[in-house]
Amino acid sequence: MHESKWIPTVCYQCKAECAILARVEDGVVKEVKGNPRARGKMCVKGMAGITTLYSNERLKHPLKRVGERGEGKFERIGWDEAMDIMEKKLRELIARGEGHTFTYSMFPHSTTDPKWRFVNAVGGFISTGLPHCDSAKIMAHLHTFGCFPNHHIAPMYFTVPRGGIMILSGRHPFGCLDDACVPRDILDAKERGAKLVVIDPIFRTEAAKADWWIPIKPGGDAALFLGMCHHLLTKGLYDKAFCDKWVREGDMDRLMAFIKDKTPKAMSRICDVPAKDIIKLAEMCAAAPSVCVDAFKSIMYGNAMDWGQAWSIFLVITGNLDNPGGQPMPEIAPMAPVKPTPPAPDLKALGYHRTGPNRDKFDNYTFFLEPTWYAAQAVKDDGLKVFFASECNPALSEMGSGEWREAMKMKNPDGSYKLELFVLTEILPSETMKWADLVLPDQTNFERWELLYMPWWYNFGHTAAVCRPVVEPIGESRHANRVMIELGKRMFPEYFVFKDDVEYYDIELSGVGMSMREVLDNGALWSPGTVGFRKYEDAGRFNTPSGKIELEWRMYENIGRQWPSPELPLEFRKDEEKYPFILVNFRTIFLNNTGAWSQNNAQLRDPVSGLDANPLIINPLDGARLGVADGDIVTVESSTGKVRVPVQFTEKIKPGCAGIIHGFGQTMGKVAARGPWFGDNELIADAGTHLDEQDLRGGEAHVSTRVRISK
Ligand SMILES: Nc1nc2c(c(=O)[nH]1)N[C@H]1C(S)=C(S)[C@@H](COP(=O)(O)OP(=O)(O)OC[C@H]3O[C@@H](n4cnc5c(=O)[nH]c(N)nc54)[C@H](O)[C@@H]3O)O[C@H]1N2
Ligand SMILES: Nc1nc2c(c(=O)[nH]1)N[C@H]1C(S)=C(S)[C@@H](COP(=O)(O)OP(=O)(O)OC[C@H]3O[C@@H](n4cnc5c(=O)[nH]c(N)nc54)[C@H](O)[C@@H]3O)O[C@H]1N2
Ligand code: SF4
Ligand SMILES: [Mo]
Repeated sequence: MHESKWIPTVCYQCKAECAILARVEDGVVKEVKGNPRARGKMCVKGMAGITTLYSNERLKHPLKRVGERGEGKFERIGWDEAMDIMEKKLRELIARGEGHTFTYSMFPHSTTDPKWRFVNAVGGFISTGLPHCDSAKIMAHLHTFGCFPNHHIAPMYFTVPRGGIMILSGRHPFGCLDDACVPRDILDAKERGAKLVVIDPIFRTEAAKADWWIPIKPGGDAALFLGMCHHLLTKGLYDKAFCDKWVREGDMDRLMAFIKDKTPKAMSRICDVPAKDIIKLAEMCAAAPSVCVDAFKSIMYGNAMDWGQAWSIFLVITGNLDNPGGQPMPEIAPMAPVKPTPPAPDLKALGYHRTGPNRDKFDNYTFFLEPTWYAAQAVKDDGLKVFFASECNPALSEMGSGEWREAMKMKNPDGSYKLELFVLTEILPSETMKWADLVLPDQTNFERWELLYMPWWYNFGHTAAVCRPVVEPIGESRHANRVMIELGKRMFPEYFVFKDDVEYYDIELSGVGMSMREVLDNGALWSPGTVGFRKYEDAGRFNTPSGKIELEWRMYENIGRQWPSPELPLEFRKDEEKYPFILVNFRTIFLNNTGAWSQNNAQLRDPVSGLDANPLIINPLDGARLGVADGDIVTVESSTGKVRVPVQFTEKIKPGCAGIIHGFGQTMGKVAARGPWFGDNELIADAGTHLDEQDLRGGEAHVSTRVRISK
């Protein structure tokens, strides 16, 4: 019998995980669209999800490496053999007392991802492919006003009032959506009479829609915002009533002393924005009913914590916390713990930094969780012996990807690999697969169960969503969560007493009085309704140790860094003569990071409707100075690598900068292997190798570098 129906579920062509409807006709997904209950938007990548699902390159069976690591030679094996290999190695590790040298790099879809339970049961350290994006922002907000550390708590653009100001400072929300509703929300706010200010060294889609584009020197955001704070504070334009009431006693006086020499003129020399513009923007903000600031890429440099702190101070002194049009302070839904819970290992007692090895070097570094690049460091230090990964592609996505690949191949004197077992779960062949010992075929979002409740979808609307299988899985694919639950049942039955993933999610949902059944009946979404604004007023306190806003970070007194430095990140301040250009990389709506899911998606990598080239963009003024012509092939060289690439002239980029789309370089798969492009991380040093040089307070110098360009 012919059947066609729309089923509510979740998109996973990028980490925004929008609520969608999938039209399934006779067991085949034919069409997808935004779920009207979640304001009904989907983007071009999401639309291409069906192409990923039915790609003839899908991994369908477990594979075992037969050649050396890096060769990419595999043989097909069965699931039983794959499970046995993992169990045997992990038991051996635990018996040696080295459970803590195991980690699983993943993208956590919820704060209690079942894969983490497995890592804790083994006694391993927790790593992730996600929060190194903006963990400096999370830490900065947490330190200053105790905002719960969700990933990317973007402004709620739909709440911006007439006259409100939206500042994008190193943010491309029209291509890198937190939610497919965001672009529309920003444009609607503009129509209501809000103003859009875009601060970016490159004139991108947002700049084209903006009231004002400010081309900044990369890494200059901390200086720009400190210059604004100087003007607001010294001219009495800040929100004095808010600060008097909520800022910890003494902090305002100390801020006044700190800000004294951060004049717009002095800051202008660092960020290359004219002092009069710094003053103009500050005055616009002071006069506006609300201001919100969104940044992402700009918080991934070596001065990330400085920028995060300057940003937090700016929000506080303008009174823009948890107000309509300001910085939201969402709460995570209180899901029930699944008991018994395996205890996390006492890594401090083992001499470990936070979660991973090499404490001396990394103790001051403010990670939220260990980033994936850390794996390469950990292998070198004998701190990582068994590595599982899914939903990440470190062979390309890591800064210093060459070093990462070297680490995977490092051997002991007896010829065995230092990293004893590397298991990758993927849906399509990826660059990282070449280094794996076992490759496990995952299920896409159209084939699996998952409960999602890390609400980077704002503090309104759906705060939990259920992704569910809408069609039969392809081949022998199994979802990574199910695989870890099964392995957990074999190895640690005491911690895996629930029946399966669905029951696990059911238990979690009981914490908010819901069940999987009820959420599904409710359109696969659950929300307690709006949580309201200025929640600190009801609570009478901020979630900080003092209950007040803590502008001065006294925990860094020992290293003299209680206040933010306005300086550019170190990676931009050194080797300026040898490498005169700052290489800025950025994203596009057509691709998701290095991901095989989009890189190898024929619909997105299309010369007509998608994206099929990645030239190095430079300003024509620089082109003339270098003696190169538009379209020439040039050599781009950094302290870590050298590549050949075509140049494209555009006045949209600030002179002195060169730009490239992040994420290319894949050699696996039909579509991706086609073009004359390179992976930007060939040119960027491994974050671990230059951590010593970074601010003690930490930062995430992982996305840009200085380069030399020659013919
Ligand atoms: N389509 C798509 N969506 C995505 C992703 C993707 O790859 N593709 N990736 C997802 C992930 S993991 C993340 S972290 C986010 C990232 O999202 P974004 O950070 O918004 O994306 P980018 O385009 O990398 O960077 C935004 C802008 O920052 C500018 N910029 C660079 N350096 C500076 C600086 O120092 N100061 C200022 N003010 N501007 C600067 C760049 O020119 C660029 O236009 O997107 C997420 N969404
Ligand atoms: N130079 C430079 N480097 C960067 C950045 C940058 O801007 N510039 N950005 C950094 C940032 S912010 C981030 S978050 C990281 C991201 O880097 P990674 O965490 O490594 O993520 P991706 O590059 O998106 O690769 C994701 C992989 O997961 C696979 N995948 C997709 N869906 C599924 C699924 O359902 N199951 C499984 N098992 N696999 C799936 C995709 O095919 C893809 O190969 O990169 C960082 N590296
Ligand atoms: S932003 Fe686009 S690709 Fe990402 S989850 Fe939403 S619809 Fe899917
Ligand atoms: Mo990210």
